[in-house]
Amino acid sequence: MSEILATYLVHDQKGDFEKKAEGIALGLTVGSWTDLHKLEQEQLKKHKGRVVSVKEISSDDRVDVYFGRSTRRGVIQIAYPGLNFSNDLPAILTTVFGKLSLDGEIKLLDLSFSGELIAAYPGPKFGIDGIRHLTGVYDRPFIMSIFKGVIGRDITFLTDQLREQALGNVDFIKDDEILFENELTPFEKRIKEGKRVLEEVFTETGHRARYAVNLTGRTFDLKDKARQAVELGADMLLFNVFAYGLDALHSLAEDKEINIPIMAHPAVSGALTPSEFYGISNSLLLGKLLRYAGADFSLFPSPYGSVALPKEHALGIRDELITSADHIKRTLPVPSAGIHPGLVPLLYQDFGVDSVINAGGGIHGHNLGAAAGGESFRQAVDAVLSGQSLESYAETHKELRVALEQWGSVEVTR
Ligand code: 1AE
Repeated sequence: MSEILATYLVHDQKGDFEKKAEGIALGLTVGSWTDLHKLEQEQLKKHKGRVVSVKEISSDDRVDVYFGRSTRRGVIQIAYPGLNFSNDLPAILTTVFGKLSLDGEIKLLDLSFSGELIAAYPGPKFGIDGIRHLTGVYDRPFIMSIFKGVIGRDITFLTDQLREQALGNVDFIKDDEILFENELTPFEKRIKEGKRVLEEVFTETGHRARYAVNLTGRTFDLKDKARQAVELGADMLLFNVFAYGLDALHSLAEDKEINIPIMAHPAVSGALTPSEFYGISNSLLLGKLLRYAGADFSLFPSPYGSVALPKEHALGIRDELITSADHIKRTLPVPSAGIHPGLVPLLYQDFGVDSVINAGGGIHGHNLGAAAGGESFRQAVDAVLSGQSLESYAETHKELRVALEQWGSVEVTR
């Protein structure tokens, strides 16, 4: 029988986790706050949630301080019958964490989909292998640059910035996620003009950078707008998934006409993930579910930059994105925020070759300009791949040297 297995972190003063787990298994399926008639109970048996495991874990002073009382912690697993829901993420999330998420003392750590359920999720159209094939880049992490300071600027400003970034030899350039539909740089114009500029750079230098345009607007207009982007020749879409919901991404990703990669931005996800006591785990939301819903790229805060995630969270996201445990393609991890060239050895150690090194300030803030900023990242990657320290490589590479003088570097310790 198809089912979803949900794993939760729960808190309880008395530590009666068996009772708590049974209460959830019943409450989220056939139960009610009042007793049901015996006959009804019999009929509803096949719909009832099943407690699969209950385990108490060590207590922690921080937990007691947070709750203001002595609190015990447990990890429980409950299986929900596939009979109870249609196989879509809104139904599944409402089943396993609907009203329960309002409790404020329970965290959804993971979901496991049984085979029949997972088969319905096509995942990314391209995935890591598809993006490698598309770009012809196989042997190094990708480098991405982010538009910065473009609100209130016209299309010439935008295309000049695009050109500078592309001249820095980056692979991808993404819109700033806060750039929406506007009169100065409307979606259509950004795609057309962006294409023209990137084509020019390709003719001049032989380097092709790809531009991810921000897909924004009302939910029910997204598909038409994404199809329009494809017709206009857009390379990729950037999408603020969590402002819309995972199902919106799923709908875009499964649309055959939208045959370009989709980059998922984590904006708004922090409203659901940051607490260690409640909400949804980063690895589930920004890892597993984004991959199932069809993101080719998943951006998330790296463990070292300006908006940092705890390292085990960032690595948990990575593991979910690059797993080969099922039929769904792998998603490119994009650890981001506050990234500069001095962090490249650390990024490479933690995220490996199948990842994207992504920077905004670390490119535009380079003292020699954005093109030099992009180049300094390429040099940092070359240094790491050739087994040299950034400092020694920088002796013969000016752009990297300037970046290291500006931001320093972080030593890699194993
Ligand atoms: C986690 C997303 C990072 C992002 O979108 C962004 O704009 C980063 O900018 P920088 O690299 O921190 O300047």
